[in-house]
Amino acid sequence: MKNYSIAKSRRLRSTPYTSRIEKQGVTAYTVYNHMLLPAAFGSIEDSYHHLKKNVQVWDVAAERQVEISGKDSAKLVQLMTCRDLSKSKIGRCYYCPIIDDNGNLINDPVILKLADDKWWISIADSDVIFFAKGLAAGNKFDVKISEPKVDIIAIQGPKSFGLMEKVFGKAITELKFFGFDYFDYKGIRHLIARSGWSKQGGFEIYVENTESGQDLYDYLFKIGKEFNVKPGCPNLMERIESGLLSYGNDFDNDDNPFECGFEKYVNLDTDIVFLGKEKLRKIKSEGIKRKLMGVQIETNEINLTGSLKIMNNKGDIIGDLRSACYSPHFKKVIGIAMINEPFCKVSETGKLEIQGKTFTLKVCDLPFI
Ligand code: THG
Repeated sequence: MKNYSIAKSRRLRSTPYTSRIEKQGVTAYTVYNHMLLPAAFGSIEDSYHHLKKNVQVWDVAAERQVEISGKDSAKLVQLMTCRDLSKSKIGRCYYCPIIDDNGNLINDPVILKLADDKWWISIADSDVIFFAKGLAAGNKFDVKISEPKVDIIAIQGPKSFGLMEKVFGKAITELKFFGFDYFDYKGIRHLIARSGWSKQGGFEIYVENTESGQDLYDYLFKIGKEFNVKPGCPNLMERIESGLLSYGNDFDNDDNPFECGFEKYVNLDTDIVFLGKEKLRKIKSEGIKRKLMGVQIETNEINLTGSLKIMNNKGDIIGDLRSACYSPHFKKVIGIAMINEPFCKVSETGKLEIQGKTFTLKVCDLPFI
């Protein structure tokens, strides 16, 4: 398959770390929130093995923040998500489906409560800021909505704890999963959370002071040699094996949270007010007609650039394959698919046609591991 280069422009935003990752050998980009997001540093499988054993530093500035502050900020944030935030605490992150008036998904961000009247919505790839501004205007809410200059560096992998302790001291290792606090680097304060888009453990540094962040980026490599630190990026193999979902790939605005396995983040039994609540009640009582599930495909290679229909031997369409890659753990291709009733059952079989060749597959639960 021919590969094409990406034409950069002001509209396709670079990050404060772009020149650094280009020196370090980034080999592919994707576009996320109108910004460059590195997608590979050479072999994805080599990066996968390295991430599972060592530590990587990722330029994930494309995980943009939608800042909502002001008197009605808590009301607006709650209006956008079906997760009950009434007992949320300052210094915590919350994984929250954002829902529209049809009960469908708009995004699946991490929401940080910075203060009772200040929130960051750390978004996946869709324009949440305009949705928020529309809701604020329509409801005459007293809020300020902006995209602050925040450029996240993620430190991921089992050795991230050792590396971060060496920079910030022992206190950083005591952060709880999805907790955040402020830590000093050369006299500059940085918000650091224990989070990140891998299941290998790690941290995310929400860099507000660009110069200090760039210096910190370089410093992590300088002192990280003993931890075998390397540049990296969200890893397709690791994230699919771990069942970390990707908005726009695995699900989008035609899907609802029950279909996507987000039921534990849907609170219909409290008196919180959010968009689509009645629709979600109806969907829940009627039951869903399809569900995101895993599939294991009898091949060792795939390059998915869109979705693919999954058929069965009778010729029924049983679902839609949305993401897939070779899995070093299962030694075959695995994928995430929207499977239709009545086929959403473990061990249900199907087939895929790729470039004139037919491959068989088996449906399984998510996460794979
Ligand atoms: N970190 C930050 N912002 C982000 C992402 C991130 N924005 C875009 C994207 N990633 C949003 N999507 C996700 C998906 C999964 C998780 C985080 C963001 C995640 N899930 C954990 C899990 O599934 O085990 C924990 C969820 C929970 O609290 O229960 O971490 O990565 N800043």
